[in-house]
Amino acid sequence: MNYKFLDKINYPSDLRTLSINDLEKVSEELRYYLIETVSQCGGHFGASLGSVELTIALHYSYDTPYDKIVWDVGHQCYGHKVITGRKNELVTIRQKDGLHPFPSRKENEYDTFSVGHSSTSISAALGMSLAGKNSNKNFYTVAVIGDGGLSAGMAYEALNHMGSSDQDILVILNDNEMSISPNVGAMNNYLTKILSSKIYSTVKEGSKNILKQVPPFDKVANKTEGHIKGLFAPGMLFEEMGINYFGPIDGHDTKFLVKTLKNLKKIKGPKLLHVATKKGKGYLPAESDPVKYHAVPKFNKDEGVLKGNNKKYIYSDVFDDWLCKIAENDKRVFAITPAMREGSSLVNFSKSFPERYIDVGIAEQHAVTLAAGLACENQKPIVCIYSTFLQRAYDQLIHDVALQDLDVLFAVDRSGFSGNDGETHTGVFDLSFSRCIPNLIIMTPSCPEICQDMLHTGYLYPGPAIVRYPKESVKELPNKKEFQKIEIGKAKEIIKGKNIVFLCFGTLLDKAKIIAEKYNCSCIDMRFVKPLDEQLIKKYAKVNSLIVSIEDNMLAGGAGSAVLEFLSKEGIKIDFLSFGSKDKFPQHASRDEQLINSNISEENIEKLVKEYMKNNNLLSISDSSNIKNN
Ligand SMILES: Cc1ncc(C[n+]2csc(CCOP(=O)(O)OP(=O)(O)O)c2C)c(N)n1
Repeated sequence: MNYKFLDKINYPSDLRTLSINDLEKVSEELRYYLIETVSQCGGHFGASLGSVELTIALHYSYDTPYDKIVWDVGHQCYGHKVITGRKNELVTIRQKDGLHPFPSRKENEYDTFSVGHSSTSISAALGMSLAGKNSNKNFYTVAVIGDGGLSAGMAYEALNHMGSSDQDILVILNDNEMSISPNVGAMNNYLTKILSSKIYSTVKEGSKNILKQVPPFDKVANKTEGHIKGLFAPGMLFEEMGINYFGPIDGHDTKFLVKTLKNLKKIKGPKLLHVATKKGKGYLPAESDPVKYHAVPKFNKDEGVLKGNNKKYIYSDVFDDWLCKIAENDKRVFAITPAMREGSSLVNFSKSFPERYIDVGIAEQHAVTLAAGLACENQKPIVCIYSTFLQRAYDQLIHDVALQDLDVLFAVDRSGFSGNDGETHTGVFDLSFSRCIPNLIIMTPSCPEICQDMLHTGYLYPGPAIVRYPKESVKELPNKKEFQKIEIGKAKEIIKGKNIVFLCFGTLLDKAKIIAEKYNCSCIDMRFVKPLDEQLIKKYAKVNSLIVSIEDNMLAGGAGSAVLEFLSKEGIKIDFLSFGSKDKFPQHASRDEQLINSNISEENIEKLVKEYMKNNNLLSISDSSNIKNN
């Protein structure tokens, strides 16, 4: 494509030199640029295509970066990156040393707020707006949030505050009726009703009379009039909260968006503009299958993303296989997801057991307390949740589940280093933040078979249990007919050697096994982070000179720390080397690259163990024969 306009646009100031009549063409070029680039590098796709016109209109209408645009989640910001100085780097997005997957304050001044987790935009924008007022800066503040993002509690907390304030702040509700999967919930139903209303149909037919449906903008400058408007216009719910509601308008009409935004600038107080968009707009395969095209691998843009012939299984599929087998025979089993049906491999379950499948929307806190309620009445809820999103429900995990010792199983996916989504989505904190919670048991499977047995153990355990597994591929599904119950707190000796013992928590056992075999060391699959197999640790501490702990979690407060706490409590003195995530947020890169970066590759473990032994004059282990002959 000939990028007549885009070639000359590096920053929004370039965009603002154009005539409003050129913007449609700019949008077309930007959309094509996104298709061309993301098909080469992979990444989030549908949401950015759907917000092309919005992106252009916002940067055209506002004096960014002085005026603040706050994107929610940030997966729709690829177009924003392109026109804010990062056009040529877009192709590196999500890769090691490449562009950040989401807006990042560290990366660019137009990225007003670092994001990745959803539903933060209204709170952050309101904070910025209050700061502007307090420092006599008269910048405009706009939060852009999707209908999915609007399903989270945080968004309502922010609207609740915003509606009772007199801050000049605009929320743009980018409504495409999709979360990653189709959006859910009563608010979604309400918004759908608005979009399907007669007023919006009129707009779509091109009359563009929507703004005549309400009193002229300058006449709804105060809340009282806005409130009256709400009585007979769509968006009454927002009006009742003290927020001037406008729309719905067509989010793919750049010119009209610009005119609307310019008008809205004149209106004081908290406002919400409801914009209707199509996820995947302009790329037909993405329009017709928005779930598949939410995020994509590299693909040929003429063919679309092809169905892989040999599907690669990951641990989520191992979970799905176990879950569907168990749910067949136990009607008490509920699977709860906070808007991650596909990611958590719940598609099969949702089809087979629709009455016991619950997608609560992006509502992690509610998901956990809902599970607590189910458990109070003798059901067996399973909270299927990414490690990083469980962070949102920390109080619910402690106060609503663990404190009441309720029978809830947490299937914690994407734990440890979770790869290209980077620092906002890393799962390296869960062992540290859950290990200190009483009543909870925590399991770290080392292979798919054990993973299913652990899920089964957690299922049979009559209290709160976590099984945490990574985003790692597995060769095949275990194909088990029966699942074993594992003795709680029991580790497994894998290799019996001497001098050094590796205590492994999770799938990194594979790396330790190779080194242990090579150097004739001992290797233990610890299996439980809580309770620890203290007897076994004691036994090995007595006869070895070095303990090496290996985990896919922060070193601070993690499983290795648990072992050290135990050794210290017992007064056992022994050299100790721990492998885990450094005190830094893991940057976007593949999971393997992140492991290497944290010194947890096989080579690194071997090298550091050898260095340690050498520096401490404990042993000379130059090669395996040296050890074996001892
Ligand atoms: C707290 C949190 N939970 C889950 C997610 C995973 N997630 C990323 S995008 C998304 C859907 C967002 O839907 P919406 O806001 O409507 O944006 P759209 O993709 O439809 O443009 C979800 C659930 C997240 N980023 N943050």
